[in-house]
Amino acid sequence: MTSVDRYDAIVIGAGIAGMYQLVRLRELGLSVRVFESGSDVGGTWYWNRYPGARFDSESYSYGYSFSDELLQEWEWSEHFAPQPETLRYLNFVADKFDLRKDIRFESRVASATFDEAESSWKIETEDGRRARATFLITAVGPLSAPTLPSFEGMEDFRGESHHTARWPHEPVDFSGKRVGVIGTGATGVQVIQEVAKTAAHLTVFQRTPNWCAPLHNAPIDANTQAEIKASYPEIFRRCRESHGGFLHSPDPRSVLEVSAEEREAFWEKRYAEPGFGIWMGNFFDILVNQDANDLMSEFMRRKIRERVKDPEIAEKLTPKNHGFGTRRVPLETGYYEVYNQDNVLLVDVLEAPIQRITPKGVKTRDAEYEVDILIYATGFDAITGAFDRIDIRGQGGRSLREKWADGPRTYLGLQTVGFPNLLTLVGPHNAATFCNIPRCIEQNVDWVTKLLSYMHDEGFGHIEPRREAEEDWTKHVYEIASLTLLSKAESWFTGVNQNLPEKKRTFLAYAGGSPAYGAKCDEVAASGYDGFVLR
Ligand code: N01
Repeated sequence: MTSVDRYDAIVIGAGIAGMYQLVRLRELGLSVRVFESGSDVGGTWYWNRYPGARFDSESYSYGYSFSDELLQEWEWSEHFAPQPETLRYLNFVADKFDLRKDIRFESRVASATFDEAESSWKIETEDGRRARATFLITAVGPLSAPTLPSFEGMEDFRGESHHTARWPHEPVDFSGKRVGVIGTGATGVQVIQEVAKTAAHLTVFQRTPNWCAPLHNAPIDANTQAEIKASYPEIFRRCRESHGGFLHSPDPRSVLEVSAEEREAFWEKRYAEPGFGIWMGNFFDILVNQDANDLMSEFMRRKIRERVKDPEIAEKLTPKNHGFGTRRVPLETGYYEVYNQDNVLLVDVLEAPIQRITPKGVKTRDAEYEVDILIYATGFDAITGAFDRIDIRGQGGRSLREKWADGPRTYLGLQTVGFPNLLTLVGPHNAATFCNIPRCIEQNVDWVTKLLSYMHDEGFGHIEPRREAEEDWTKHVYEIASLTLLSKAESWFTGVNQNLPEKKRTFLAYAGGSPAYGAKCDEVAASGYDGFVLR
C-alpha cells in the first residue's frame, strides 16, 4: 500500500470501548476507522475463549446502557454469563449498529507517529497499511497483552499448549488427558474448576494463592428477566453511584465498630450472596485498615479450611503475602472442592520452583510432572503493556514507552504531555481500569465524544494537557493509592509481573472511585477543559 487513507479519528481496538467509540463518533458525523488485530469484534471476549471464562459482574450490569432498544432486545441467560454468550452479545451489537463496515480486522497497529506540521497522527499496521487522522483514540484494553513465562524448553514440549488469552477457536477436549495449568489468578481459577470436570488428571502449578469467593451463578428465569428489563435505569444508577461501577457498594460501618457476632453474620451473608458483594460491598475499611483486613482474611481462611478436606492442601491454598481483596478476588464455583478430587494434584511452585518445561511436561525442583496439555494462565502485561507493544511517538519523536518506563504520567488517564490529540480510553491512571469496565468505558467514551464535539464547534484541532495538570493528577493517583492496602500488594494493579522484571512497581489504576473520577472529568469539561491546552 502506498496511498494513505485519511480520517477524522482512528480508533485502535474493536472491543467494548472501540465499538462504542465508533457508534458515538459516527453520531458526530466524523469519519472513523477502527483497526483491530482479531478477525472479529469483541476484544477480551474474542481472545479469552478458555473453558470456564465468564463474567463476574452481573450480566445486566455489564451490557451497554446507551440504547434502550438494545437493552430490551437482548436477554442474558444467566446472572453471570459465559464467554460464548458475551461474544454473541457483542456480535449482536456489531450487527445492530452495522459497525463492521468501519472496522479493519486482522490489522495490528505497529506504530503511531505524531506529525507536528499537520497536527495529526499517522499509523502503520504490521502488514504495511497506512492511515492518518487528526485524533488517535486507543481502545486497546487493560488486560490484552498476554505474558508467558520464560522457562527453558517451552518450545520442546511435545503436547498441546495454550495461553488462556490466545485460546484456539476450536474446542479443546480434555477427556482422557493429563492436563497441567500454570497460574491461579482469576483466569486460572475459572479454567481449573472447568478442566477438573473432564480431564483424566489435572496438575495445578500454583505460585501465589489468591483469596477466592463463591460466584453463586444461576439461570435467569422469565420473571426475573422481565424485572431486569423494567429496572435498567435503576441498575445503571446504582452502578454509577458505586465506587467501582458495580451493583455492590461498601457498608459504611467499620469492621472494628461492630461486635464479633455481627461482623461474622454479615460476612456469612455476603459469602452466600452472588457476585462481588464480598469484595465491593464489604465493611468500608477492609481495604484501608490492616486490622480490619486481618479479621476479614481470617474469616476467609476458615472458609478455605472448611471446604478443603486435606489440611495441608488447605494451608497451601491460603494466601500468606497479601490480605483479602488487596489483589483481584477470583470468583469461583466449586474451586476449592476441586482439590478434594482424586484426579487433581496441587503443586506449590513457590516451595519447589519450576525449573524447565520438558518434552513431556513440567520439571520442578522436586519432580517431573507429565502432561498432554499445558495451559498457561499466566496473565498479562497489564494496562501499559498494550501501549508498549505499539511504537507510539509524539512530539520530537519521543516514545511513549520511554516516557512511561518508570510509571505512567497522565492527565485524567486520558491524555499525556507530548502526545497531542492522543486519547487513551481505559488508559493508565483512569478509573476505568478498576471498574465494572463497560460502565466506565461509557463514561470515558462519552467524555471524549463531548470533547471532540466541543473542539469541532470551537474550531480547535489540537489538544494536549498542561504539564502542571499532568503532575497534579499523577500525584493525586499515587496519594489515593497509598491510602489503600491495594498499593501494598504485588499484583497487576501495582505493575508487578515476575515475567516482566523490567516493569517498574508503581500503581497503574485509579483507586479514588468512579463517581469521584466522573465528577472531576465533568468539572474539567464544564470549565472549558481546564488543564488542557486547546488550539
Ligand atoms: O492473570 P493474573 P489472570 N510461574 O496476573 C501465575 C481479569 N479477569 O489472567 O501471582 C508460576 O492475575 C501468577 O503467579 P504470581 C481480572 O481482572 C477477569 O488470572 O505471579 N506462576 C498468577 O497466579 C484478573 O485479575 C475475569 O505468583 C506464574 C497467574 O499466573 C485479570 O484479568 C476472568 C508464572 C497470573 O494471574 C488477570 O487475571 C479472568 C510463572 N512463571 C480474568 N507467571 C472475569 O471474570 C505467572 N504465574 C471477567
